[in-house]
Amino acid sequence: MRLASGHVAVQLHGEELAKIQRDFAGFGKGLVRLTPGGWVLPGPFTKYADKIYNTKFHEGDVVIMTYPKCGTTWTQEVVWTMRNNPNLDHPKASIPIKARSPFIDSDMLMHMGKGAPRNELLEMVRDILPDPDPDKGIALQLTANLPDPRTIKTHLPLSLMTPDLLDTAKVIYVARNPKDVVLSFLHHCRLMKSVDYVGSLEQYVDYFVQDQLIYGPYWEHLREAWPQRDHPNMHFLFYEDMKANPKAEMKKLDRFLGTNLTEEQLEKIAHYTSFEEMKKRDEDYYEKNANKGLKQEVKTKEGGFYRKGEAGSWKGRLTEMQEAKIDDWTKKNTVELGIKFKYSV
Ligand code: PPS
Repeated sequence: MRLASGHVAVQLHGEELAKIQRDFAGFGKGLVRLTPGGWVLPGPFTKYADKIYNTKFHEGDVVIMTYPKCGTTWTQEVVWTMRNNPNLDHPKASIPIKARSPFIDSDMLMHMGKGAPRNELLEMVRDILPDPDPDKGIALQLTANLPDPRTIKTHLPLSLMTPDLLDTAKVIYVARNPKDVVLSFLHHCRLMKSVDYVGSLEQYVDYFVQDQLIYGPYWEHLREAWPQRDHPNMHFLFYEDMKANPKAEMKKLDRFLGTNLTEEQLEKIAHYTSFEEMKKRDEDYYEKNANKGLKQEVKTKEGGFYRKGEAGSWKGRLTEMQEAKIDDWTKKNTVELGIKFKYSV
């Protein structure tokens, strides 16, 4: 199937699909691989791909683009707060970020399992979408109906988004070192009932370095964004730098976004968006509103969505062999790319 972006999507099949579906029970509707790029995405992507690609962005939009687990949610909260809630008094600030900052490509994730789609998001945004058409994608309709200024999340790479994205909107690309990413992503896939990963860490590292995880290949994602880092509408951000000095990174964001915040406002926002504060607000919200999407046994043992929030928490968790696999793969992929990560702060 040819997509508006020019990519050709082919369904995974045979032993490759059977193996992935044994390990990821949530991918009930299969997966596709796109050429060029080798992008692996849940089967329902093809239903939404052209709608996402043809989305008309507004001049004031900010798109936060990341490979999964690179600090998307943190950056969404920082950017949304800087733009909408600089004095920390916005009446809607306590509703989850996914209702304030739409995840434009998430409809395929809600529809990738065999069962009925999850409707948690819809319950949160009834005021904006009182009568949505379920066939058109809840996240897509939320994005279209959200008042400006919009802060939009995507895990898709640049080539699957509207080609004039950077001419119209601002893009913040967040990158994180692959060793923390693989452990954070593994946890995510075990925690989310919708993904239901039942394989081992060993296998997960193999999926990662063999470019078989959804939204990958990891390095291809970076290869599309990194050369655009000096584009006036692109801001490239490293998770590790935010961790080392959040206020300094927020000052750069302040210049990029033109928000003109004071030192005091930035100080307060840095505290408000710290791991501990975001985790606390998430727990408060889900204490009142049961989070049916998480596997409780994984949450109890390994933590929830807010797991560690560190740069370097991979240390002591990967075996020498797993580290070597990631190091070799990194070496091979960074020779020409020239990007350098910090692996701890
Ligand atoms: S997702 O599901 O792909 O959108 O996940 P994403 O938000 O990109 O990444 C989740 C990881 O970011 C950590 N996190 C934070 N770290 C530091 N400070 C703050 N405020 C923060 N908020 C979220 C989150 O804990 C996940 O990382 P791990 O390593 O798993 O803890």
